[in-house]
Amino acid sequence: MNTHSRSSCSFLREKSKMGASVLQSPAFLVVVLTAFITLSILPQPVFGITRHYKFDIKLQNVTRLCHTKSIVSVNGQFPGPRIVAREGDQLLIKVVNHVQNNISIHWHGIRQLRSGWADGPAYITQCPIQTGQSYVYNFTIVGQRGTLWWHAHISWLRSTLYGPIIILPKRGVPYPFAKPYKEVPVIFGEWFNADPEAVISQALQTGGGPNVSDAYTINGLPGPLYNCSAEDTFKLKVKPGKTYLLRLINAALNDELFFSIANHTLQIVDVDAIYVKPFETQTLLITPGQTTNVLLKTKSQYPSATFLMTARPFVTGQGTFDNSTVAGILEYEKPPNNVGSIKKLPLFKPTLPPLNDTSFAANFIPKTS
Ligand SMILES: [Cu+2]
Repeated sequence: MNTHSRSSCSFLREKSKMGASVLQSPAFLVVVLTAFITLSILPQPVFGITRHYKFDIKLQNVTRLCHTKSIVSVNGQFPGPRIVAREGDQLLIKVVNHVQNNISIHWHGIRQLRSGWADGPAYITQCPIQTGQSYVYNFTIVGQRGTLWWHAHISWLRSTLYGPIIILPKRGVPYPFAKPYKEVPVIFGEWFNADPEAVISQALQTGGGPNVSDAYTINGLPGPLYNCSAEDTFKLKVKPGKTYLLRLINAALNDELFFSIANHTLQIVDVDAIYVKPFETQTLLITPGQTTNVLLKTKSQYPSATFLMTARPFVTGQGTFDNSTVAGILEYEKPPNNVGSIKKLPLFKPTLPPLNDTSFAANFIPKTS
């Protein structure tokens, strides 16, 4: 497999030298000139803009569950940086590989119309980027708005290399719901105390299932239900009487997750960068790779309480899996005259469905498509 992949990758490199002669032909120049003049005469359509990003792939020390390890990261950030664009924009993302691993980045859910070479799966649409090399991903977002995400698409490097893609509607086009007060990305991930590359290579060698992760994370943080993690908790700080747009992303490697916020209702408005008929739910289900935008209306008055938001897997198959629960905290801003300590407030916990609740899944999934 490796020998084959390497040889097709050198073949692809040779091929990329073609095409220069076409660019110099007079017929080509005439076509370009005509197109340019036509576009200048037409009334001004709403063009997207070009946005530039640079992803430096480098090692970064990160500590979770009292284990410090060196992870592969983008720009030293974990989770990685956000990409923000509008529908219709062109993205130019230069990825520079400073680590020993081969790298490629997939722009998960982007339709890649006529830009298949920018899709990212290593050995499928491109050779991976080798140590010391770089590659510029070049694509335009067409007909999509909402939340998507990017992740490494080689081996299991996506366990640490991932981040949100936030696609706003075209300028002047509103959301099909009231403008939220704030927007917050909420990414679910998995943390391995071991090196994830060693986990997957051992599984491939033995033919058994990979060792399970040690924690799930929200925005890279495992939260208070794990050992040694009370300080590593995602906190969503809110004001009463406002609407927040949570951009949920499931970046866990293989697990479907239930998610709920205690004593709050979520309104689902967009799934996989497509608006859905909005519906309300206490708990949602999100599959690996999926994204879901939800509106969270906060309570009209300061509730004198804090609320956990939790996620854990939905599993029906055989075999071992990480059955632990990640938690974040929904924290209301205290009114100015309130002197009580936030730690003394009652803490409400949501009730998630049983791990194998197929009837929940069967009821929920049709509403999201
Ligand atoms: Cu993907």
